[in-house]
Amino acid sequence: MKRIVTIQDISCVGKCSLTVALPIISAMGVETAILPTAVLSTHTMFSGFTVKDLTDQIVPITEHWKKEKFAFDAIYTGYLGSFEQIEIVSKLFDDFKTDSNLIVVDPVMADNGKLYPAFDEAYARENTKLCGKADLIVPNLTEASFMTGLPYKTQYDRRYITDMLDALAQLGPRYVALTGVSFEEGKIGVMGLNTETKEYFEYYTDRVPVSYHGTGDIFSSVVVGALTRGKSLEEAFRIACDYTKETIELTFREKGADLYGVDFEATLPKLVQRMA
Ligand code: PXL
Repeated sequence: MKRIVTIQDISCVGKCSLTVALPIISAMGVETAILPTAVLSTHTMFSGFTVKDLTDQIVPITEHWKKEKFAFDAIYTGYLGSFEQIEIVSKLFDDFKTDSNLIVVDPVMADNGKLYPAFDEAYARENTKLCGKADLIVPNLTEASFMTGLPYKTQYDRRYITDMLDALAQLGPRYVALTGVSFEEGKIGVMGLNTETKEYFEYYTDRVPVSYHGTGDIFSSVVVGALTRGKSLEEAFRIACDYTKETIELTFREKGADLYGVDFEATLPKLVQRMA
């Protein structure tokens, strides 16, 4: 069985980061080791959340793993808590990178034109450096604009997106994909660039007119699970777009919009079937 490690926080309530990555990637048939970077009472969109930073645990944990000679078919990072954590994770990449494994960085730090409350521009720059060490990065448009210095736009044409992808490719990853891309009213999806073949790829679904927290983490988790199971880049993104869209649609129908996140548990059986 393939094994990956995912490095992100545990938000105890409010489905995102490890509480979605672990169940989803496991259900896709991939052993999912975790490295929790912090424990929060909720994700940071609730007010008054508590945080216990676990930065001082990362090195002892990975030192033990090195002694045990653990290896991972993919290393997947999401929300990281601090500048210092990014530096430590960057060293972890050096320790656990092999010729055949895949480093996937979702540079979670911003959305809708703004950085998340915990982050500043210095964090964004360090996160950009970390992306340079990845094989695949999956920023949204806001994150990509912080990373490339290109302006954040809500109205744009194909040239804007391909320029953004080209600028992201300059950072170093083999594959770059922009999430939340929409060229047509009522449609949303992903456009990416495979720098090895120099080919762009894209896939769109109907847009469900609501947004939930944690759906980016669900999307990235599915991409990681599908790639680790041997799906092609294009197929992995198609599966992730379809699953995310269906999950948002079902959640909106069943309970309307809220902060808790989407009911991915209800759509998991279909995802498992698609992986069979
Ligand atoms: O979904 C990304 C995410 C993960 N973890 C925490 C967050 C966020 C986004 O705000 O606050 C703690």
